[in-house]
Amino acid sequence: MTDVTDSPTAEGLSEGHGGEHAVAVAAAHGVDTLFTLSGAHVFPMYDGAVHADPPMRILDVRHEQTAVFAAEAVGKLTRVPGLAVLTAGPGVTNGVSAITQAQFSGSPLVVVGGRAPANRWGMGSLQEFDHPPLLAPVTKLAKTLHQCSEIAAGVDEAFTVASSSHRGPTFVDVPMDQFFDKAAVERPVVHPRTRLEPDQDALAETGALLAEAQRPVLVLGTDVWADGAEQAALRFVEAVGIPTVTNGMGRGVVPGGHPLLVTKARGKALGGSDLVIVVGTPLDFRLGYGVFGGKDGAPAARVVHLADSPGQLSGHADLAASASGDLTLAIEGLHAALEQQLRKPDWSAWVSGLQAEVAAAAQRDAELLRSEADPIHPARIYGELVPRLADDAVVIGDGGDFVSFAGKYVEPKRPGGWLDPGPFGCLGAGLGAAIAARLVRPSAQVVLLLGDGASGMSLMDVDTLVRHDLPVVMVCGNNSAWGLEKQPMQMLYGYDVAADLAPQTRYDEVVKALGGGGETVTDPRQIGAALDRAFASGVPYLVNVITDVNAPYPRNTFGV
Ligand SMILES: Cc1ncc(C[n+]2csc(CCOP(=O)(O)OP(=O)(O)O)c2C)c(N)n1
Ligand SMILES: [Mg+2]
Repeated sequence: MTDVTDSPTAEGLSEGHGGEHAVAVAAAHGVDTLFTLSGAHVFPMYDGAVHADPPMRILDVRHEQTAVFAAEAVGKLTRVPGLAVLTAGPGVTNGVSAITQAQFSGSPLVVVGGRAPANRWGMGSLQEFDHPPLLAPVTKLAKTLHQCSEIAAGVDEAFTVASSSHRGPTFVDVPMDQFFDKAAVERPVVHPRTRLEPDQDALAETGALLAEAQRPVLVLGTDVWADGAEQAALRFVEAVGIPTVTNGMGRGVVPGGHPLLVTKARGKALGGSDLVIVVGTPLDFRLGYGVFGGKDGAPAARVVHLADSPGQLSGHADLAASASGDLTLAIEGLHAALEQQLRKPDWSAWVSGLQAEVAAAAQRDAELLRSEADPIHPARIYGELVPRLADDAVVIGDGGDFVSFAGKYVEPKRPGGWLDPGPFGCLGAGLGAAIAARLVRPSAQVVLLLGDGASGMSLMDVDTLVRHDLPVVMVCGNNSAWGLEKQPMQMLYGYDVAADLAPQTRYDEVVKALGGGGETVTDPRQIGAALDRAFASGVPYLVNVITDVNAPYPRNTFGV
């Protein structure tokens, strides 16, 4: 075996086939695992991984969507782009939903596709399909690397673009003949990312608005974590005493139970506020499209948007101020600007009012979390699960109502441990995300919350967990329905169709058949012991909890 990275030619060039170049560049960007499902078009990537020093781990799955969801989750959890390698044609098209999810969530992800050979292009070879036009609308960059000699620079560009603000997916494909070909090329040097300076005047303006505000609220979203600003954000919250709501991967930046975390009083906080500062998340349906205040006769709130890059700033909301750039610099700049202000605001009455509302909400929740109802109320599952979660647990949601309950009841103690479907809302991400979480957080609890509907979209990849010895605790909230769709349809039409699933399907038996463990629970008092057995099992284990289909998540919007 030759290690091409360490054997440059006299001119400083590295020799190797296309796969060796691509793998070496990916490794230089921090990648240690590629996710894939076999296809001859991408064999050079496998050979490059096998012969690299150290070898790159090849994690082979049962459906390309799982490969991409896993790579996306690596990007979310580690903030280094994940790498998925998809074979030409159907391999790439099977990955499209997961790539789109990465685009919506700003997840750093690189997808390398195979491609029919250039020397037969247009003659109808197997799986001949021009991928970039399909991928362009859902990626930051989608292109073909036409020559073997272009692969190293092209893959480097794909990683650099994917990991630059605003992060997202990139796609390159390589014609098979060029992938297998050899070239001597200069391998690119990987540079640390540049930090974009936010506009100081805008931060000074925001500091002045904050000093004037009577009832401010801070919202921290996914990009606070993605941009590495979680410590700066917590320092700011604690130093200035501003009540905070978190969403997406911002959950945990202000740890669950922190006196300034008011997510449980979100309605009162955002509805009663006179200044909402939103950091690192779009002003989309999850945040009422950026319209706040107005509750109980209060005037509309002023809104400030801080984003990691200019393209992320809201174009539709009426903003009192905005700034884009590195979010640590933005938050620290805002803190400094507030300190420049002569007026020292006193928000104690506002904060204690919200804290009282948080306590009241927790009181209301407590009753459902202890519910003895038969059939089981989904909240009871969280009543049993939450006290069993360690501070460093990774919790993944894949489902409808069952996952909405998780959003309400699971308040992470650390950032970077919560994976939800995000604004694209794509079911089926669960098994891929769980594979990734187990790989990158080898000693942490990994808990995958699955709706029974969502289970059907990726459960076959339990086989991947088993083959690669990746223990994960799966909890299926089995209400025998596409619950999040059944209830709205009932509400709108008075009936529902296409919303029921077979009653009490034994998803635990599916997991057992694939080599894992599991059990079905129908009695609320048995949930806790079943979870204990799952955590102790050391294998992929699914607790299949039969829940009440008539206990939907109470929601007042459908995201429109
Ligand atoms: C790929 C995909 N298909 C369809 C939907 C629409 N959808 C959103 S939630 C949901 C129901 C999910 O059912 P389940 O996983 O059983 O969770 P439950 O709501 O029953 O708790 C559906 C079908 C979607 N978000 N993604
Ligand atoms: Mg369901």
